[in-house]
Parts: sequence; structure tokens; C-alpha cells
Amino acid sequence: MELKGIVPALVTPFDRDGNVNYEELKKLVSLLLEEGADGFYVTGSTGECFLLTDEERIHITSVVAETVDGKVPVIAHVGKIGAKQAAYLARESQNAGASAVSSVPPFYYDFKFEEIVRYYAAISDSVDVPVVVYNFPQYSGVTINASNLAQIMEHCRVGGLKYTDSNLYELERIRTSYPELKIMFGQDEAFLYSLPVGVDGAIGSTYNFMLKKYQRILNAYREGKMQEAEAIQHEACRIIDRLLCVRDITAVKYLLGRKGISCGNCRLPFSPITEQEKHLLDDIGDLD
Ligand code: NAY
Repeated sequence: MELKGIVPALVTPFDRDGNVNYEELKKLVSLLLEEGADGFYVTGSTGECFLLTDEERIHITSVVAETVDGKVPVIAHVGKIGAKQAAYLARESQNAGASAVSSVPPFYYDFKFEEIVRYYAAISDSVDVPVVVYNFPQYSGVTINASNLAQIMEHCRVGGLKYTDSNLYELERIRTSYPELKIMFGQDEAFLYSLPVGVDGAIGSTYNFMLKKYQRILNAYREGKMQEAEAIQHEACRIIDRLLCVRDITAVKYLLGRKGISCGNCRLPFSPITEQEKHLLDDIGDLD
């Protein structure tokens, strides 16, 4: 599995009745493959993981893997709070075609770090594919840094780290401590600024609908055209500002409508998008 480049954290489309819309999911994946996505992160935060049943999570992975047909990696997020449950989901996701599995640390019970390590070991022991540790302190309440990552790595086959935090200093410490580790950055609003730290790529929600903008940032950066890269990043941030006035997942789903993908609303208890929110997103400008 080559984890690199720009990887959309896929939304999960729902139909009018709130069921997973697998046809629209296939359309979305095909469109993003055409646009040059370097992989797919499925049933992550953006995919409303904790609002899906296990069966839905596994089936989503299998539909995405089938559509991708080995062209790029498919990383299945298998996070639960129980180690046994996450290990089960990991094994089933691997059977469904995932090239790697990933998880946020277990949350809610304020687990000790040694317990978190045991959780990752259970996932790792249940699969042959690599495990991508998902650092998302803002939601999980747990910070993974250069020092405690070593403890996880001792007991778990870590293939990568998804780093969804704005602390670029800590990111640099991790990069320097583990030069071989695949690191995927998770804050789209700071995509450009993660590149000099030496990340291998990025996973995020806004790559669902404005992938081309980030490809242009990456190309400009690689060619040393910093002013051009910054101008496109500013444009992406202007759009993200608008997204965050709504809610990122809700807004991403709505904006995909412009690309012919119908994603429906987010699942309860998320609220459906309002007319006022739609209005805010309607004049957001060019997505490409
Ligand atoms: C996932 O697992 O779906 C993600 O990778 C989530 C990454 C997103 N962060 C959050 C907080 O949901 O893409 C980002 C985020 O939506 C974007 O940077 C806008 O803030």
C-alpha cells in the first residue's frame, strides 16, 4: 500500500429515507478517481462513522474497494471504543478489500495510554494489512505525539499516521523521529503549510469536492511557485470559512450536489441543512 498524495475522506451519501446510497457512493468514487484521487479514506469522521452500523461500514468499504479495483489504496476507519469490536471491524474490512485499517484512539472512558496501546495491538493482531493511527485530539481527547507513538509502534504494525491537528511543531517532531513513517495531514485549511514539514500527503473532507485546487497547490509547491500555491490555499481557506459556518460534513454533502452527486442530509442527531445554510454555500464560487 502506498499511502501518499491527496486522499478524500469520503462522505457517506444517504437517500431520502436515510439509508446509505451505494449508487451515489460509486458515482462519487468514480468521479474522484477520474480527477486523480490518490486513495480513499472511508467511514472516517467525514463518513459519519459512529452513526453507521457495522454492516454498513463493512459494505461501504467493499463497495469502494470494488469501484477502485486496486488502482489506489482504500483505508477503512474501524474506530470503536471497544478493542474487540474494532478488531472485528478491522478483520471484516480487510476481507472487504481494505488496503489498510485506521482508528482514532478509544475515547469516553478516559483510557490510560497503556490501554490505548492495547487497543491498537488488538486491531493489528486481527489483520495483515497496515494500521494507520489517527491522531485527532480535538474530537478524541487524546494527543498522539512523538513519544507516545513509540509505545503504539512497539505493539502494533503501524503503517502510517493520520495527523489531524494544527500543531505543526509536534508534527515536525514526529516527522524527524520517524523518517520512514507515512504521515497524512488532516487539516485542509493548512494543507500547504504541512508540506515543508515533509508529510507524505493529506486526508480530508474538502478533497471530496475541490480536489483539483489542492492538486494545483501541490504542483505549484513542488515547482517552487510559492506565491501561486499560497494564492490557491487562500482561496481554499475562503471556501472552508464558509463551510465551517455551516458544518463541514453538511456543507461538503451539499456542495457535491453541484457535481451531480446527491448525498442527502447527515444522519440524526445531525440537523438537516437549512435554506439559510444553502444560501450561504450557493455563491461560494468555483470549486475547481
Ligand atoms: C476524516 O476522518 O473524515 C477526516 O479526515 C477529517 C478531516 C477533517 N477534519 C474534521 C475536524 O472533520 O478535512 C478536515 C476538515 O473537515 C477540514 O480541514 C475543514 O476544517
